Amino acid sequence: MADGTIYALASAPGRAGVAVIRVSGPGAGPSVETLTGHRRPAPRQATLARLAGIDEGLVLWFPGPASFTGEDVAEFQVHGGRAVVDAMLAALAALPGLRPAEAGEFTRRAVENGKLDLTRAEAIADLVDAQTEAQRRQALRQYDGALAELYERWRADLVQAGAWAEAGIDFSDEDIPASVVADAKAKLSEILEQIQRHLDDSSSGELVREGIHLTVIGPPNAGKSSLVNALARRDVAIVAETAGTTRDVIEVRMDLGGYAVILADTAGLRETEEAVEAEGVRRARARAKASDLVLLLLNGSEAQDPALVDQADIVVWNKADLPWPRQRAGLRLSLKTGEGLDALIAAITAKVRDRLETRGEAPVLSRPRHRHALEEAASALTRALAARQPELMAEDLRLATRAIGRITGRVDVEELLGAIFKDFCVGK
Ligand SMILES: Nc1nc2c(ncn2[C@@H]2O[C@H](COP(=O)(O)OP(=O)(O)OP(=O)(O)O)[C@@H](O)[C@H]2O)c(=O)[nH]1
Ligand SMILES: [Mg+2]
Repeated sequence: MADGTIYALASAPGRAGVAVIRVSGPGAGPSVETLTGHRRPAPRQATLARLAGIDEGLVLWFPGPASFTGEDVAEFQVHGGRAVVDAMLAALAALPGLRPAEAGEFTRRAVENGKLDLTRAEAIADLVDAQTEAQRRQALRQYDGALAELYERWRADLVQAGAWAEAGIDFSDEDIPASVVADAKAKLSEILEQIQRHLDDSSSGELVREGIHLTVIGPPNAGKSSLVNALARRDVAIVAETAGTTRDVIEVRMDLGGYAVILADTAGLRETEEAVEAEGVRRARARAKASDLVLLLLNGSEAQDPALVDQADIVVWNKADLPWPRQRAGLRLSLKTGEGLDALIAAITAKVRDRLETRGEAPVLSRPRHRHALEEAASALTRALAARQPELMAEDLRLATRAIGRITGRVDVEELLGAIFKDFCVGK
């Protein structure tokens, strides 16, 4: 549990217009008094003050429990220069009972004090990390409690239906009607079905969060590396006239129409005796197999192997600036002139969106941690529904309830906290 008063720079380190320094714990109020030389200002109002001769800045005072962490919190907004921030941190360090915060410690205290459930705490980390619009939107929905609400509802329904089912079975020869058990079991099956549907979302939430894997494959010299460079708008891969230039899988993270995409360039696919190139081809195939989307790039000016077409989600014919022996089915592109590049980007974005937004407005599963817990809940619930003995059913229902409760932090919180907050930055 919370120990002592913590402080940290909450804004990014380095030179900036304003730096925000946050203090949380019983020493927050005294820190305001010492640094300003005055009594605590009115709660939640920005007050301009001289700060221990270091700088002039705004002071915000949030008495607990109406604060982010639930404890007394003070925030100092000072000029964002290194010397100012260093002097402020040194002044705080000199105060009795104050120590630097650990990564994620502010948010952890908020969870421990019941201000946030774990899914909302994770959403804060995701909002801080969000690099694309889709990541931001998803994180904000989770922050607004969409997931917490869904999981808490399942948990409450499980507890209730479980209690009825157990009572009905336990007292089956007394005056609880048999239909009570049947109704409770029907309710449990319905919850199981909802959990399974939520799990079966083709990982779209996790893909938004972690990025969708798009791999470019094709025969040697088709222009795969040229395409990856054009999409990434950077020279990430070597382009050369020699067929068989690329050997390793070259990865680049990019934002495509608001989605995080991990784009991969691969070795040209062909039969080869050369050991290094053969290893490159093996890696290319493996990467394509493990990808969410595969783009096949072919050279329209040459005869091409039709076998590859089946392995691709998007088929593109490059080198439209050269004469083509015949018409080609698929997108037409010239990386030399730029013809067709915008249309291709639009086509890829549409595929990515299709893949990620299959479920409309329902909250999506965003983390493997949630997935594991829900899978555990679903199998316990499946066993419970099949159980013949009331004791076994009750035990499995308890397991299912606890597995879901772990997602929002209703149970087993302590053991989970360390694992979750270690990924936070200091000052959050
Ligand atoms: N005429 C023409 N040449 C192109 C076009 N796109 C790429 N090239 C050229 O084709 C050659 C091969 O391009 P790369 O991008 O290295 O092809 P790759 O598919 O990565 O080749 P490997 O790595 O060997 O499999 C280079 O000389 C490029 O300049 C195009 O649209 N038109
Ligand atoms: Mg290449």
